[in-house]
Amino acid sequence: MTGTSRAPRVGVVMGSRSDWETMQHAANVLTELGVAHEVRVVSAHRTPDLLFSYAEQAPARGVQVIIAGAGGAAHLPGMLAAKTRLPVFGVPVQSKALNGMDSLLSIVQMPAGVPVGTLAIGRAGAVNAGLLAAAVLALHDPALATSLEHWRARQTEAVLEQPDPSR
Ligand code: RP5
Repeated sequence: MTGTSRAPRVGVVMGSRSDWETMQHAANVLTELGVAHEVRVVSAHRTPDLLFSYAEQAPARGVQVIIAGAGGAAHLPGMLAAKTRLPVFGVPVQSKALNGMDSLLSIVQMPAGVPVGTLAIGRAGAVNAGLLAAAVLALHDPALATSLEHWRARQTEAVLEQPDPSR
């Protein structure tokens, strides 16, 4: 578990250790916001049984939102969504061969009835997946809602404080 000593409320999973460079940005945002989370490699192709058990057991362990990142033939978010009622946010990892377009299309084109909230390719998608997961939890967590509002305010201030892009 990462972020705090409490039971994880968000599961940040990825298809390979090689996805960590991207997915660390989701975990970092959750840490900044004080959201207890766990990070795991769960591969749809290499560890399919682990994928099933992770999805089946996550709600009972207190996980409320899953962020899943994968690249290439990126089945992980969709398969997780098929196996759990928890909201699943998918992050397309930028692949070497096709720059992440393969990942994006694999994740976004879910059939009706099995939703995956699909984010942008790469770091932006990972950061925003972390923010969306926090926003979902903040609906019933006033302290987290305040943390999220402060995070957004700091972002606004950072832009306003540095208006000259050449400096
Ligand atoms: C996918 O295959 C993973 O999500 C990763 O993005 C991609 C490549 O995996 P590795 O060959 O680097 O382990 O399943």
